[in-house]
Amino acid sequence: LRDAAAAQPAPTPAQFRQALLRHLQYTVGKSPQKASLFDWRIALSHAVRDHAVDPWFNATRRTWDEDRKRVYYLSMEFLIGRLLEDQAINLGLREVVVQVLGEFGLSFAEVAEGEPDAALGNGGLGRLAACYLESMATMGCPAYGYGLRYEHGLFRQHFENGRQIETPENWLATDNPWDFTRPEVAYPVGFGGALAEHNGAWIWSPGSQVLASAHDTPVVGYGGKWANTLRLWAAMPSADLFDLNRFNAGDFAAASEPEALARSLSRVLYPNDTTDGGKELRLSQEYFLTSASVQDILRRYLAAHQDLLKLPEFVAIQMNDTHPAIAGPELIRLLVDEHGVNFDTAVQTVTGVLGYTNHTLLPEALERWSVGLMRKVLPRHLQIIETLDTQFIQLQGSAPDPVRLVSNDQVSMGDLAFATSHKVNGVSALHTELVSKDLFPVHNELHPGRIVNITNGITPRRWLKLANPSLATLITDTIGAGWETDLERLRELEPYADDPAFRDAFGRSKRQAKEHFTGWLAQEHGIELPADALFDAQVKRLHEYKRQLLNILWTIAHWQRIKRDPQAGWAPRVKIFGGKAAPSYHMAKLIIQLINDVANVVNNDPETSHLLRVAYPPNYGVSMAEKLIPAADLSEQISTAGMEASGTGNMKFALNGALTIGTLDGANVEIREHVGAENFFLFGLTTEQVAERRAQPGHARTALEASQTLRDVLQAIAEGVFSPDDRHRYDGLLDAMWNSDWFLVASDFEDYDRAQSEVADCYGDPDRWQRMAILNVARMGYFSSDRSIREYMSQIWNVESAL
Ligand code: 26Y
Repeated sequence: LRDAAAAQPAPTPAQFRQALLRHLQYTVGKSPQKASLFDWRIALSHAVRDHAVDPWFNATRRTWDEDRKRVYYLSMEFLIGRLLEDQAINLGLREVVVQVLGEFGLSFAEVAEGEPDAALGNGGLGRLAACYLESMATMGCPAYGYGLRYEHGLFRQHFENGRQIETPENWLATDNPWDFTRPEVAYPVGFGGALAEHNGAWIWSPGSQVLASAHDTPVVGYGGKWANTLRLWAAMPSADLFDLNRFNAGDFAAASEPEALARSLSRVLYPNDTTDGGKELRLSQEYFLTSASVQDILRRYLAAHQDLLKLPEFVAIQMNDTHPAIAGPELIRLLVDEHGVNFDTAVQTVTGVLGYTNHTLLPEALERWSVGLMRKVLPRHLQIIETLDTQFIQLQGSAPDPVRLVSNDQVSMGDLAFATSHKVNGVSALHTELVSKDLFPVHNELHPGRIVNITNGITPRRWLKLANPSLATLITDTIGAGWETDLERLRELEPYADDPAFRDAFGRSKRQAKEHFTGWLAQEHGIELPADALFDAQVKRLHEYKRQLLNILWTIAHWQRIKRDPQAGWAPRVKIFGGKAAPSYHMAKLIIQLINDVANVVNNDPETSHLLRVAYPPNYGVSMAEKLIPAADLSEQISTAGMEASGTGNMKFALNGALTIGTLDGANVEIREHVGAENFFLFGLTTEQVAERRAQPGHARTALEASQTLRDVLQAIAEGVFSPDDRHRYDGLLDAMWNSDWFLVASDFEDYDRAQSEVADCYGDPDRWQRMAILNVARMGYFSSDRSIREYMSQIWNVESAL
């Protein structure tokens, strides 16, 4: 075994070729003559994966040998995307792969395209978990990711007559070459049943049990010096639940029913990222993930230690939002009920271990479980939560209206997570401020210093080196290698912002990224776009607070203006939208339909189609983002101030040289500070002004009366210009615009319009635009997820790098 801190030397092309052919023949069972793209991909994945195993073993063994503290990142979502090229890059194998595949007349890109995305997440929170896993491995932070091995990840989206249709995603339908199955690692997870007291101790006898069975994926850091494990739990029947007698009697469906029920725990990812409607299956999934992970963590700890009170010295558990917040009660239960620890000591120990990351202030996204459901599914945990609640009330002394963990017959998972964690973090400076002041003011006073800010980050390996080879190569040619793990080095690009030759090269790299994207778009979706236009993109989950509506309403206004004065020298623009709506989110789906309806009219208007296009490729996800983001000139980050916790797409765009049009929301604030106010198109009300405006009765109507432009837009929609087949399709949306407008689309419209004119002016001066874009790239180093992870390690986890 090689030393863990030393990356292995890359294989020669001849060695790699031999390894590839060996896997093609002996793993896949094909000859090079007969192999399909699928066969090549599986063989190649195995050949690449082989190189992950030594660093993985070494890192694991060193962590044991040196008795290191480990970090456990518990998340219901890991939005990973494809792994083949990512692993090849991190293992230093990309060049040799390109060369060897070339010898067989294959391109790496076409082979890699066949891999299905691991879409085990909804959006930002899940993608953040994936970036953090990659950074922890790169930084040599001993860590495990724990999640669920959903059989079906986030649904696939397509459009029929402009409407979103969801179909099941099926990433495991074909072999998953990254998966190491660990049938020997399996834990029972109990549900329901009864509680009994015995000599002052509580005994929980679950009514049913499901087995959690481990599947591991190695996560290799950049340079191949360290690798961690992503352990995903699959649900299995705990006994042989298949009823052979019933089957033999001909009742096939009933024979499989108990088994199917057990497996349903890891069947499908919930496609919601705000409300969840108190579904029993969701609560059971959360407990299934948490219980299996906590059992695994304690088993590993007790294999090397005896004293459970020392847990915080060796174990840090990070809860990705409240979804695994049952970890507090579960750990307390195990310490008290199974290991005889005194309750208060258990609480103290557990609090020393846990950290909680908050990702949202939206009241509807803060998890609350009804006491009745809790009692039914997790009776012992409810009892522990009620005790914690009593203690929390006592802590608040004589407060007349104390904050409760349980109130109105509901358990507040945010308050529970806060009470059982030693650190609680927000995900951007503004968000953390609001978490302290608006969400947890009482907790914050009782526990000053518990709330910390860790501004989100993104991995530059996937989001620059992999996604944007033309820019990455230009950067390396200009400042040398090393920026991949030290992103602040991009600062060295600053002087080149004034170098005409570099600006030219930078412009060419953007052009290449655009051609790569448009080529894919034409081939995959039959959408043809002019690569010389301004690419103006908004890609993210559909949400009213993200205000895709503001964007499409402005697009209509822009179209109307072009039609009024076609010769006014408009810069050609392509409006690109991407993103999915939760299947039950009616208004979000209506906005999708409006975007598609507008696209249909605008793109087929011969007067304007050379100046304005609207493109909404379906099924936006990680792999589409990797092609789309490098091609963008303008990044739309236009949420109502105070509502987007951070955003991470905003970082990906800016790092790839798109300029941002945005509000003072989430991490936009810090991005603007870093890239410079003069290199950012700011508009809109501030968080404070949003609160004031919302308090003004009739603010929507007032704003509309002040904007002829916006009234013209709404009128066209009302007249059925975009829905001639159904003039009333958007009545509900228009009514909301006139009478409520909670998200302040009307209030921010005029200022958005002003900022968009500045964008157009600026784009008309290519030297100026290029200069601003280069300065954006040069100043985005702070937003590397390596920086975020370094902060988690020192401020929350108290863990050292092993490298
Ligand atoms: C409770 C359940 C329905 C639920 C499931 C998923 C609730 C929320 C979510 C996902 C939330 C999410 O993705 N939040 C985003 O997290 C990003 C990473 O911190 C932020 O950048 C982004 O602003 C925030 O919306």
